[in-house]
This record gives sequence, C-alpha cells and structure tokens, in this order.
Amino acid sequence: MKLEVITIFPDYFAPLRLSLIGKALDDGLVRLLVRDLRDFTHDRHRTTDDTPCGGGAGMVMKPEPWGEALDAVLAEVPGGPPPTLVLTTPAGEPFRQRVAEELSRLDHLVFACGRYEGIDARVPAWAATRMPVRELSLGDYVLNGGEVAALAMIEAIVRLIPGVLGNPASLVEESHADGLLEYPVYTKPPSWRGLDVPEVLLSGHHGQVAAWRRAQAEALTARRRPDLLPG
Ligand code: JD8
Repeated sequence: MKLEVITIFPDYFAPLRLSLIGKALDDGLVRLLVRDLRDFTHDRHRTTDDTPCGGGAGMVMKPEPWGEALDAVLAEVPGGPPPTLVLTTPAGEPFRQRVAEELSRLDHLVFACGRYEGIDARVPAWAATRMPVRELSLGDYVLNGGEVAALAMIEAIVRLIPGVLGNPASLVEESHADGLLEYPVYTKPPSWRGLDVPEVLLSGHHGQVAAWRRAQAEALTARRRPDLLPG
C-alpha cells in the first residue's frame, strides 16, 4: 500500500515510524509519504486559511493549496488508477472495523487532515471528479484537527494488511472482528493480590476455554454494547 498524508502538521505522523507500522514501512509492505500542505502555498506567510464566507467564528482552509497538493498526488500516478482520498471530519461516515477492512485492501490511500473550522467544501467536491472520496469520522466527539483521527485510522487499516502482524490469527478473535467485544485476558501469575485466573484457563481443555471466552465476549457485549448484537 502507498499511504499519503496531507497536513499542516507533518510531525504528527512521526509515530508511524515506530512499532509494527514502522516495521511494515521497513519491510516495504507500506510506503508512507507525508506532504506538508504549506509546501503548496505561494505567499510569504505560507497561508492555508481564510475567513469563512457567510461570516461566523474561526477560519476555513483555503481550497487552492489542497488543489495543488492533490494535483501533485495525481501527477505521480499518470494514467494509473487514482488513489482513494480519505478526508477525516466529525461530519463523516463512522469509521468502523469493516471500513478499516475495506480500506486495507486498497493499493493507494491519501489522508487529508484539516484544521481550523474545516476544509473548503469545494475540495472534496472537486476531488470526487478525479478519485474516490470517503469522508470519515473517528467518533462522536470533536478534535482540533484531522491528524489524530488519521493516525488512528491508519493504524487500524495498516495492521490488517497481510504480513504486517506477525500472527494473523490474532486478528480473528479481536474485538469487533467478529462483531463482539474482546473477552478478558490473563497471564501469569495464577494468583495476584488475592485475584485468581479463572480455573478454566488453567485446565488445558481447549474446547472449554474457547466456550468460556465466547460466553465472556457475548456477556460483555450485551452489557456494554448491546447495539452491536443482532436483533
Ligand atoms: C477534522 C478541523 C476541528 C471541527 C470546529 C473544532 C474526525 N471524530 C472527529 N472529531 N473531530 C474530528 C475532526 C476535527 C477537525 C478536522 C476532523 C478539521 N477540525 C473543527 C468542526 C468544529 N473545529 C474528527 N475524523
């Protein structure tokens, strides 16, 4: 996967060079290019925002720098299939595990990270004439910009790419992977501060362990996230 990010805060994405995502980069499973939006401005102050049309508080991101940045992205895939543009926004479609799975199968993703009151609405409108556009929200709360959301989405997406995680089997039982929350996990010691590991997990009966874990996941989901259960 070729992964591009366009932002006025490129340093936000330095953490992607760490841990598993960093290894995926080193292994060539993912190629990352972080573009500074200010490189696509032409004034002395490298301005990326302006006052909102119609009035109101705050500033809006100008369309021109975004247009030039996206032109630069497209110039690198002449005649080839265009990337999918992911625009993070609180007004977006909810980013869920199934969206992460869908995006993890694409060859080229570009994340547009806005700031201020958001990006001029003509940017996604124009971009949609040149490439698929997904406007996605990390959750129902307000952040100061799109970078944190993009980081979370990128981690959720990249970890699903074959070869990134050492043990792909671990993807199967994860929370939300099978529509349920994850069962509680334990390790040694068998007793800690008067709290014991459930006996079944020490029994060596794999079938009983699997049944206990499924029951725990179902009970936890019913208690904390009944909305995830069918019917
Ligand atoms: C992109 C600018 C800040 C948002 C005025 C605060 C996603 N789940 C999410 N919450 N917030 C965002 C998000 C916030 C952003 C931008 C994403 C660009 N802001 C704006 C509107 C109100 N400020 C997000 N994904």
